Amino acid sequence: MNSGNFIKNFIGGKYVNPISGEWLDNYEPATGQVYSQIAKSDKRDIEAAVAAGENALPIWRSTALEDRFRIMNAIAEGIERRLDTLAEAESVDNGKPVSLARKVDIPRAAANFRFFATAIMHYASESHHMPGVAINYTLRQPIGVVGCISPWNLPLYLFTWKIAPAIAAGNVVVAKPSEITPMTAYLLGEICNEAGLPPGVLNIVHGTGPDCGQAIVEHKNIKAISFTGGTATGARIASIAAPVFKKLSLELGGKNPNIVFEDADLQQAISTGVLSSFSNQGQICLCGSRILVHRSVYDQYVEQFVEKVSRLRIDDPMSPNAQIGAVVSAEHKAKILNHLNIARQEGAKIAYGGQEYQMTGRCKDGYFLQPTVITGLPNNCRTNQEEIFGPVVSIQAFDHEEEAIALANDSPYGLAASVWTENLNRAHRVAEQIQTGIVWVNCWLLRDLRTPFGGMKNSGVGREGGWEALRFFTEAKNVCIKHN
Ligand code: TXE
Repeated sequence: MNSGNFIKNFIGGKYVNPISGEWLDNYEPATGQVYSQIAKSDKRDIEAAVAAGENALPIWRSTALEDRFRIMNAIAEGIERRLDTLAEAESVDNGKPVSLARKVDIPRAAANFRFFATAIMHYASESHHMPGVAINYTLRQPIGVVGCISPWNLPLYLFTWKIAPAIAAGNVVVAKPSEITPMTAYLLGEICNEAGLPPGVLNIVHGTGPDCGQAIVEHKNIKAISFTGGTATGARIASIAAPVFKKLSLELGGKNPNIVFEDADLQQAISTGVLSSFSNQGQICLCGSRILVHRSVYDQYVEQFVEKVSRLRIDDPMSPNAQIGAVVSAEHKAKILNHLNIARQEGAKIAYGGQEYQMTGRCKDGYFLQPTVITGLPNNCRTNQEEIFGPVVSIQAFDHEEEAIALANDSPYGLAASVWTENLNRAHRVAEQIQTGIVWVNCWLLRDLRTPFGGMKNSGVGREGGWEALRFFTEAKNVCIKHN
């Protein structure tokens, strides 16, 4: 496995330097030190990647489904064989506890390839009979060269969540991981070669959003863009892609409500609430950053929630005991601290945390923050309206169901929600009215990959997952054959 000191582009099945000959510093969040260099690519590298893809397209789009199935499962096996190496690389790059990468990120990357390897084998299309006149059948064909742009919070997990359905459907891919967490995407190239993926089917180009990501969005031969990242960036991508009629899937930010009714299983709601607020240092678009608790159980919830949060172990991400690692970058740490200052100015009570966390030893210069619990703020303030995307949660009380629903929906975002109640009627009634793309009842992050995944409002457009992803990465053509 390459050491990865120089994170090169992977184009046409080969690791190559950026045409610019320039490199970007790649920092380890736990230490605040540069630990590798990443290719500083631009539109010239994207041009080369598109050319490699176009060379591979005729072969790949006509590759038998059984062969795609076999190769994609071989990629999954390659990822699984390298579980420890990839988990460590993910943790070093992102700052998340290595235990989380080993348990969630890397196994899910393998699962993404396995899921779409089988999905493509069972992907049927339709026919429509006009009795005595004609038969219509629908061909679902690959789009061609597609662009996949992914963020830093779940690096390999979200990178492969886009690539797997795209190649399963017969497309070739130009993919760009976040420049903040490029390592596992870099390591994926070799795994694809070993699995027998034809050169040029997957091309991985590293670099910044404006220099490299934007070149993918602008390239005239890239006909679909699947993006996960910030809402502002999503809007910029849409402004470029829409006028040239590119297909777009945008998975953006969230400010997810976690609603706890008076009849909830409170212990379960509290322990899962701590996970949904602080997993991955709160850097998951699905994190429950606004907790709404019925007033009758509010004091008990806050007291026991804070007690559990106070026992979370902030540690070196490489430590097996770490539950809270480093946030992803110095800039992101500063953004989160700024949000905490805004919360204070808005009158927040910091029920727990609120400060930087000073580590020692090799992590003394790392980007560590205490998990923070805020109370006492109304919903219509910046703290409860803006995505902070860090280890910060705000808890509010409500008095009745209609108020809880109104508070939950009082957000520019609409990605996910959790609802805690033992009342079946209320569960269905509330789930129906919450304006999010995903509603979990008495659980969080329980994922069935067959289900549609995506948000409403400023959380994006399009759906990933299951048949939705295969539909996104194919063009439907209707063939109508008249008969006498
Ligand atoms: O995302 P960006 P970042 C949210 C979260 C976070 C904010 C910004 O609030 O603080 O987004 O995070 C590439 N054309 N989420 O900075 O900037 C970029 O290089 C094309 C929620 O990571 O959107 C990277 O590969 N590409 C999200 C990817 O887009 C561009 C998870 C994401 O970068 C580009 C992460 C451009 N003009 C952050 N500018 C979720 N929904 O999970 C940047 N990029």
